[in-house]
Amino acid sequence: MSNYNEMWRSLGLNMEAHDRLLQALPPTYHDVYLTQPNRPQGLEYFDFVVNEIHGLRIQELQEHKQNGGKVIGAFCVFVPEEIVRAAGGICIGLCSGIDIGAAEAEKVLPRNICPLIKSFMGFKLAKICPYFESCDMVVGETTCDGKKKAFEILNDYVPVHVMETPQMKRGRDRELWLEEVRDFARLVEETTGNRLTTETLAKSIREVNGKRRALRRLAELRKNDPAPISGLDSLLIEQIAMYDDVERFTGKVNELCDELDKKVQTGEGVFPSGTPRVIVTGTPMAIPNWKVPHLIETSGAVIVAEELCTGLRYFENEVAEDAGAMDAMLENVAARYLGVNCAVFTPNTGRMERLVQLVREYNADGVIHCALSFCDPYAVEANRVEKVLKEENIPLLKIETGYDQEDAGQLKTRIEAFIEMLG
Ligand code: BJ8
Repeated sequence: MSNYNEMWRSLGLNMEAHDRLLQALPPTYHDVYLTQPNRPQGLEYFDFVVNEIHGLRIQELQEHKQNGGKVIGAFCVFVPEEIVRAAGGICIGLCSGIDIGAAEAEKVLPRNICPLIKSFMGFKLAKICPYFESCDMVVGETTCDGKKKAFEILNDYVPVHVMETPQMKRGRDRELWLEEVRDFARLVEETTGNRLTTETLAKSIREVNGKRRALRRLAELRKNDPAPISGLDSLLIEQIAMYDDVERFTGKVNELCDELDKKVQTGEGVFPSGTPRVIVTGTPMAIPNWKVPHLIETSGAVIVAEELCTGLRYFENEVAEDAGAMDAMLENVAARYLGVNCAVFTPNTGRMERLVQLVREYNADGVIHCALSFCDPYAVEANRVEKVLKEENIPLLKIETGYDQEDAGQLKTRIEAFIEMLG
């Protein structure tokens, strides 16, 4: 990837630190991904995307900018991608899944804070992420307190627009959120210099829904036993969904699903039939955070679904396509996003109900709740998850962990014991 050096320099990256990141990624990817047995061929495209993670896609973003386009970065699945696309912009999820800039981040943040927050601050302060450096604007949200306050600091380094996400889902909260979505649409128009039209927004809604449908098709295939694709590979695809070109990505996921359809018909899978099936739930697993799924799938179980924002919460609900007028379309967009069951909502009963349904639908044997360290919303909500699953006699393992590997041995022992109990 060294032929991109000029581009990275022009983005103002700290080349030394960036090199260290690029050197760390391929061996990890090899050990976690390329050693998996029976991988479908259609994954070649996604391997290629990871291989080119700071290369080709960044080049595409630069070309887009040279042609007058804007890039808008987001940290949360609440940011409406269809609005950015409808105004000719590109919306990318900023990853925050590695602790590489922690030392820089700790200059402005407390040590004991969620690793996801520390990660994005570290990426920006240490200047190691070409996605971050490509952004014309970053969109934050008032989900958890840590993020909300961190965006005030981040705003010193990059323009940040914060959307007020409600904490409840009553009528007045829906109105507040709709106002936020309308404000966001106006801001996107100002930033891109392009007006939203009913045609561009309708097209963009269809395209983003198309991406969600392809991901749902993939999720449906995982209901089969044997599972035709590993949880690790599915997670990777869900992570790539956040920053890849929407139409190309949708096409590649559908191609992969065509291949998996055939595998299901012939009874081929990545693990033997009867392998214990688990659902992972909790905080998002941003690329390249593959630690817990790797431990699970090398301990004798297969992950069949992710009740995560890097998973079902990202693609389960669609924006209704039935509106003709701009205001009705924005209402449909706002309504879709409030269907996300994030732990910052109180009460968040929708998440518990969905989790129980998912266990039945995916024929799962148990659930692993994985919260990032210092994440209060998910760590506390784990108690509600435990209560509901206990009532339904669904086995649960609760984990809290960060991005470092120090606890990997200890976690593996706990995960193995849980899977043995399921088996
Ligand atoms: S919709 S889950 S992507 S907020 S892990 S930073 S909550 S302390 S990420 Fe999230 Fe949107 Fe909700 Fe999804 Fe805070 Fe917890 Fe850290 Fe978190």
